[in-house]
Amino acid sequence: MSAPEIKKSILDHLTYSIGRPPSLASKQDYYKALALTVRDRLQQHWVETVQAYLEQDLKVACYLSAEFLMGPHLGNNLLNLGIENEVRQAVKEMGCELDELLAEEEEPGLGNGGLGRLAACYMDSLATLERLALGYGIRYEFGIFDQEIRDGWQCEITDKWLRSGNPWEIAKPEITYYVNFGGHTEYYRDEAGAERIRWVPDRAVKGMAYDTPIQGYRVNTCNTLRLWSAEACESFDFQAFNTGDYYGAVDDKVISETITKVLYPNDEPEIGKRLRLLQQYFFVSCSLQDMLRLLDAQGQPTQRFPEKFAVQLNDTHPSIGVAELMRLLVDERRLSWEDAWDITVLTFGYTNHTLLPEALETWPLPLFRELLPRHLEIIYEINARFLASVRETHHQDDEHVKRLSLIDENGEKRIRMAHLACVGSHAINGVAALHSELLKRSVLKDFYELWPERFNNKTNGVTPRRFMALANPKLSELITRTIGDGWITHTEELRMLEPFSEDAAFRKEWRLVKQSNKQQLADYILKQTGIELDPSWMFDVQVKRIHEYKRQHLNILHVITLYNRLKRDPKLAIAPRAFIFGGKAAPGYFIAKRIIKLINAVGEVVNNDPDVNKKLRVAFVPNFNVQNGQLIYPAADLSEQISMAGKEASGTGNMKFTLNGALTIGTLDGANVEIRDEVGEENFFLFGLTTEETLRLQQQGYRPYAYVEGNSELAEAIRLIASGHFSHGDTEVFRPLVDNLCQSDPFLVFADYADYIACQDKVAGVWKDPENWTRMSILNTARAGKFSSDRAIREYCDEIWDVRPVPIMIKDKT
Ligand code: H2P
Repeated sequence: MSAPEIKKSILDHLTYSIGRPPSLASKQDYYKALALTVRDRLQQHWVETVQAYLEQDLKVACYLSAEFLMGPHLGNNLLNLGIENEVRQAVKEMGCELDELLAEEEEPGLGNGGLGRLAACYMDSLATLERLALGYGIRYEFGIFDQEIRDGWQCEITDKWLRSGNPWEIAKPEITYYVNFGGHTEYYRDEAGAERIRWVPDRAVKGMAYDTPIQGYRVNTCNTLRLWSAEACESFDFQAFNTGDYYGAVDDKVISETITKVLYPNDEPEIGKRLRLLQQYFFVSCSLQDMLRLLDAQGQPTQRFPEKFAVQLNDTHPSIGVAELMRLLVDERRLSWEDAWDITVLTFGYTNHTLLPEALETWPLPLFRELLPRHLEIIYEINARFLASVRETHHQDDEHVKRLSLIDENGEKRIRMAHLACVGSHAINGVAALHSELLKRSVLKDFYELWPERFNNKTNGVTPRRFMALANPKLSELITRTIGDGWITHTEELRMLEPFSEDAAFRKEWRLVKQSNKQQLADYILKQTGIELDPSWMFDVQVKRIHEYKRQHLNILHVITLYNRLKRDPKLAIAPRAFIFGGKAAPGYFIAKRIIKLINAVGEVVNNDPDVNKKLRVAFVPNFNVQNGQLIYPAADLSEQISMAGKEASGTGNMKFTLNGALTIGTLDGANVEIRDEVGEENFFLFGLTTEETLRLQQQGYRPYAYVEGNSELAEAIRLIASGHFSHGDTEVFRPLVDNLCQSDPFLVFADYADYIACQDKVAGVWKDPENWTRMSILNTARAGKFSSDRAIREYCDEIWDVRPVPIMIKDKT
């Protein structure tokens, strides 16, 4: 597509789609007209991709996820279509700057963090690898809240991402499904006289599809992200309306539409759980009904379902799908239980993303019965058959059987969704090698003993398109100039950079790129926070959800330690560092919110103290999201991956940093282990207890305060926080945090403190030699090829889904 064609299309859209003369059009209008122009290009690919599905007997990967953290679409689509230069020129001729228009896009924040972003990376790779795929999820009206920092505290602002419309989605009012809730079940006899069960629900909502095209990189494949929005079945209850109850009449509409109103932040306490179960069932039911419709549309028998669809459960959030598919097959399609079960198990795969016991979903039985009475019966039946077979074939004792049961009978009865997912799936995977091993040894041990063949590992990956080519154009240009552009789809080719780590001229260019990325981030941070950072300093970065297990507080203890050293001796020669933090805390997560406050409080003192602020600065980037992430990853020198060993399933931020040439300081946790294996132990700063050591320490009886007593620097840091030094004399504000650490320290911050500080001192030493640091940085990028989501998706397709590449031909280019 040429620049003049693009220009014409933008002008047409201004007139015909937006209805604004160019002279009156705002930046937002131009952005939308451009987005629609780009979407037109995608549509052709999209239609051809659907056509290929209809004409050929193909299998589709269906990724079921309650979260898709897509990030802004425009830049990515320009990159994948390869029309950025033409568009830049076209908009320039119209008096606009492309970068300004890109900034107009409101990012769809339909995810909390890594899990949702992983789903988005996988959608990009599926399309790029020319695999047919559907992403199925929820079109939340309000995504993850926007974070503002006021007086150092996190404030949550409703994310009204749809307020100016969304040019990327296409509403499909003809694709709607009814989803039922509540009521009871009853027996009846069918025409053949067989006894059957019928669900008599007392409420129904309608799910309507909104489709977003997902364009592969420089291929014709354009897949679909299909998000469901809830609507009332009828806008008004006319019965109530006619009897004069106007408000009662709209009630049902309001209740129905709340189902997809808002994304739940992670780590929220019990409240609101009911709505979350409704959300999960709602989107899963719509999605499975949609697949059955597609199967019918192709004239295929129900038995072929698993040959046509591979359905991946992204965590347990969609695991009710196991019971729902059984209901659809047995109750609605009247298959025998056995046939339906075979289909179900062949269809589903389950990815686990966490070992944290509190994050493993369970639903109280009464709640489940009230909302999904038929599914409860189905789960009972699955459980009865499963446990009977366990007793029979594996001769398990009662204790063992109890542990495997889908129902947790200890205390208030609850349904264990991870168990439902395991029983109903033919493949079960963790998201990094260590995590998959720990799954087999801990939370899913009993299932592993039962079905070792179902267990496998799929180490996470991230897309090099968004997180290198788009986010880091300067580095991408340098790499492409040096080794060609094959790395964008074959990241293993980055290895060709290795010899250049020995080339002083190349190293210099590498450093200049980093420097310029740091300047850009410094400008952004200055604008957002008023804090000035010097791009010649080391940028030491930790961005991710705020959680105790991720240990942002360990990082801030290091800052306080350096602060104390400098206060003691202002002349101390330390390598100047900017500590950059970012991330959201769940609104109800008390300690995480105190950690944010502490980071900002320490920042305020450090940044304003002339004794230290020439060598130390602290900045908290508000509202960490995909968009500003794209500025942050390319600008980091040091990547903080300091979770307690055994707690971070994989991490994906760690991969984004490594690909962009940051060195990692990290524990042996999640994918850090594999990153270190790949880049070489000499190019990775390792510290901390191993998983085994943490377990041993906790078994022995961990006494955190003993570490304070044994380490004067730690003692001083803790004393300073407690004394109100960072809180204008207020000794209360951080007391809960200090008490928590001194008394229980569930994530072993104190136990790892000394080793962390020693390792950070080593980092500072290496930083002093820029040539060596750059050499290590180049080697990190060169050896990070494994962490592409293309590699991960290839493994899913080949080893779990059996989904093959299907090149899409564009038949008519006119
Ligand atoms: C989670 C895990 C990460 C993992 C990611 C994707 C839930 O993401 O904790 O270790 O990499 O899923 O598998 P997060 O904490 O970033 O929200």
